[in-house]
Order: sequence, then C-alpha cells, then structure tokens
Amino acid sequence: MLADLAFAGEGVGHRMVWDDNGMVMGENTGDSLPHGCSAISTDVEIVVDVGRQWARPGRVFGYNRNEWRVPACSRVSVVLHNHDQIRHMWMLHGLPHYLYYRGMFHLEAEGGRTMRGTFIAPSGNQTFLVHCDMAQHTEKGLKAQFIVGAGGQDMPNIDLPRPSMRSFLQRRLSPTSSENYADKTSNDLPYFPPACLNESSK
Ligand SMILES: [Cu+2]
Repeated sequence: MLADLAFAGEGVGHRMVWDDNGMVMGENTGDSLPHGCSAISTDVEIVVDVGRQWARPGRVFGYNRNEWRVPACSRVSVVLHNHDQIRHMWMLHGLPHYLYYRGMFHLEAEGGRTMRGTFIAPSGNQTFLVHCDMAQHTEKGLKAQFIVGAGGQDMPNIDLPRPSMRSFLQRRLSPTSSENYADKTSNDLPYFPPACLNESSK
C-alpha cells in the first residue's frame, strides 16, 4: 500500500518492490502495454536458478540457462532462485524507455532467497541482454540473452551449448522426438549442468 502511494504517478517503470528477499524495479503486470501490443498475447513463467553450481567451465557463477525465448507482447513472470549466499540479479536491458526507467527490468534476490517480478515483452522481434550487475558477476558468468519473437542479433560472448551438443543430448534423451527438435523453442530444452555433460559423454 505504502509502496503504491510512494510510486503513484511516477510511471510503470518506476514501480518498485523491495523486501527481505530482494528487489524488483520496472514491475509491470499489464496495466501499461508496449506500443504495438493491443493485448497481452500469453502468460509465460520463467524460473531462473542462479549460483556457483551452474557456472560453465572457466566461470565462477552461472544461471541454469543462458537463453530464454518468449512470444511478443507476452506477460513474463520471472522467478529468481538465488542458491548462493551473496546477492544476484536478473537484469534485462533495452526495453522501451517510455515504460521502463532507463529501459530496464531489474530483479534482484538476496543470498538464499527467491524473488519474483513481472514485465511485458515488447512487440516485434528482438534479443535483449540479461546479466547480473554486481561487481564483476557479468564477467564471471552471469550474462545471458532474452529472445522475443524471432529475436534479433545474438548477444556477444554468451556461453550457449553448441548446437551439436544440444542435438546430441536431445537425441539421447528422447530418441523418438529428435526430428521435432528444430520446432522446439529453447525454453523446452532441458539444461544440463557441466557434470551431467561429462557423464553423458563417457
Ligand atoms: Cu550476481
């Protein structure tokens, strides 16, 4: 209630939730739609695990996956589970500035906590940068991309599984559905931690 009053009139992008679990900035549950969206197309929930246990080889931290894909104009709820004992963020850049302060949706979870936030994906095909803005965490592995519609240019230097490895694992896991692999969005793909990849290649 107090938060509603404090941020009333400041626009959707200034809306902030802040409690013991963390912080959300740019919360938009659908009362203001991006230009080009006449309605919310669908609801999507993205569950993100973050922590050292998901670090790719040579990195310190990791998200459980480094790519997400949603339809244009979808309402996206991100659930961020932080498995480390330090703060981490899931911060998305490049959203429309008329809706989001500095074009950002900012979700932050304290160590060992879970935080949830919602925003509306823009219309059109675009790829956005997602990262953790804590000192050096981006360089240490918390860098990912968020694809809306057919997406745009891939973000540089993101650790993504190589296509050959992906299809190899897909075939191993579900031998009968490998033909449909290309039709699947990356959200349907399971994520394999490095230990699991090593296991599979033995
Ligand atoms: Cu972090």
